[in-house]
Amino acid sequence: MELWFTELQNSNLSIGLRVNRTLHSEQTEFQSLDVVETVQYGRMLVLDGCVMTTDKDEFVYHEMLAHVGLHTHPEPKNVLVVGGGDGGVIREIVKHPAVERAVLAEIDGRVIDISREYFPQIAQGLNDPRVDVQVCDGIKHVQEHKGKYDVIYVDSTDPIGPAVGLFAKDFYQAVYDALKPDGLFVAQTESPFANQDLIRHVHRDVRDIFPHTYLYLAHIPTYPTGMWSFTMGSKQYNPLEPVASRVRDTKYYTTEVHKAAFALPPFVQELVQK
Ligand code: AG3
Repeated sequence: MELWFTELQNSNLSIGLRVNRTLHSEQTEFQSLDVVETVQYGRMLVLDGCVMTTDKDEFVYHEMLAHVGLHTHPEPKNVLVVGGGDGGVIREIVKHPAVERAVLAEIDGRVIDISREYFPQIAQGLNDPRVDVQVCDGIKHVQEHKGKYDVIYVDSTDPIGPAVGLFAKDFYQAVYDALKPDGLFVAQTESPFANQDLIRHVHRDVRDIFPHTYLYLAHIPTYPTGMWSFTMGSKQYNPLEPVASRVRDTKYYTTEVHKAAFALPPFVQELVQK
């Protein structure tokens, strides 16, 4: 018998992965949470039916979210991750010696527990002594910490369910206020093929608030369409002039890949045109 996991990306498109077995399934206070073992990509974390991460391709997303921002800031000491309860972004952040403190603000504590149990390789950074894991509403945390952070990451689910507020303009304003005068933030902003309106509106909103706004891309095979975008809002530093690489053991990130990620094909460039 063959078992398949299907994520319905819209009513006309889905991605399917053959599954060996289901390791865990529950309904948390916020969302449905499943862990399955896929044949192609190893263990996979699924929230509300959407692929969050897999053992075999997680490095692309986590390295490209964490290292582009941290190599844009010359001295990132205080870092915040909103969401990201699996710990993957934190694992990459703590590779940076300059980082003195990294706060994880995750609303669903079950994501953290399950990641520690089923994805130890991804969750390992959560044990670093510089990391402060907080199960809380990230929006509130941002609102309550003005002028505190050098770099803020938004590692959210899709803009439905618990993550809706993380794609709103007043949240980006709160992120701006939570950053130091030379701070920057990076958010995952979905697929340029599948989520064009979202990318357009996020870019417009961030541009209204931050002096410098950028979009960059990475290839993530298990996310809808495989082409993924990240939006950066920066008060001062220019990501096109990254500092020399401070990390060695990466599988996707290099200084060249960092710079190249900002080269946008015309159909993507068009989404962020004024
Ligand atoms: N956060 C972004 C997941 C978005 C994927 N969307 C989808 N499959 N429809 C991933 C969390 C990893 N730390």
